Amino acid sequence: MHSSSHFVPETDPIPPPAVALTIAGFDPSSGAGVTADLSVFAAHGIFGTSAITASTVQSTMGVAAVRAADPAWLLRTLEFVSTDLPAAGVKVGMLATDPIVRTVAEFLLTAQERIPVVFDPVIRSSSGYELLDPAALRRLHADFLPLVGWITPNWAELSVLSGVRVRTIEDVSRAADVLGKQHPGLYIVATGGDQEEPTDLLRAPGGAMQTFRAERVETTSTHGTGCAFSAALLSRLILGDAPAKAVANAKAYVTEALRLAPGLGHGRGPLDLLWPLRKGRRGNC
Ligand code: PXL
Repeated sequence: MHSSSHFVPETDPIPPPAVALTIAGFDPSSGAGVTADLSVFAAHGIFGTSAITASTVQSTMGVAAVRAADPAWLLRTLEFVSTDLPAAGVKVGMLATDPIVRTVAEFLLTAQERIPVVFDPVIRSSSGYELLDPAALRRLHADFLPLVGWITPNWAELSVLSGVRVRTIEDVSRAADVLGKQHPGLYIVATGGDQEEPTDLLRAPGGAMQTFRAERVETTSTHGTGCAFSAALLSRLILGDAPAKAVANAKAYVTEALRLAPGLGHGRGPLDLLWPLRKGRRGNC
């Protein structure tokens, strides 16, 4: 009678999913920001909650305008939702302004548990729009980076954060070392997805480094690649991966999402973030 492979007897209940929280911007074209993060969480079997730091006017053609959220509203959202649905991990994306950085820092300070916090330091959109005010950038080092466990800059973001010019993979390790010595507790994943050779570099607290290579996927559908990687990395950490394994699995997930990108829109299209659901898998290809 119960021949369906989906049947689960009552004595073997499906455990509730882990909860992840994304604190990021809203992209109405769903390539980046909170809605993309929620897709990544879903693809990993994780229940996603979200709080919006800024609203953008954008499509695959680029960002046309940004309006930051009201800081008091954001803090109330974060406190209210996490009291009811405490997260096993937090992803932070676009922060936009200094008051938003301060607000998210205040929230992270009160989040007592030792949960993974992954920060994707969004500074500029791939279409060239500035997404972080200079005052906000200055505050990151003093008040924000000490509160996060992981940071996932691309080469341009790593260069801004470390003050080291980054043009080669040797520059990447030097810049990661500078940043890592300023923030000794930080796992740094310098992502090279937008480079000719899409190699990522992981610098662990203490200074050990490891590189992760992947085949380059030729596609114009690259909008939100950084969002997808950081949300996938948080998902893998929540699912229990050790640091290097989490990076490798997140990279494999994004590579496949790029390979299967549906080619939507007239500009930089979205990735296929939900591919594991179609394949009946949970993010690991
Ligand atoms: O990919 C960076 C990014 C992150 N978050 C939001 C964005 C963008 C780029 O446009 O709009 C909301």
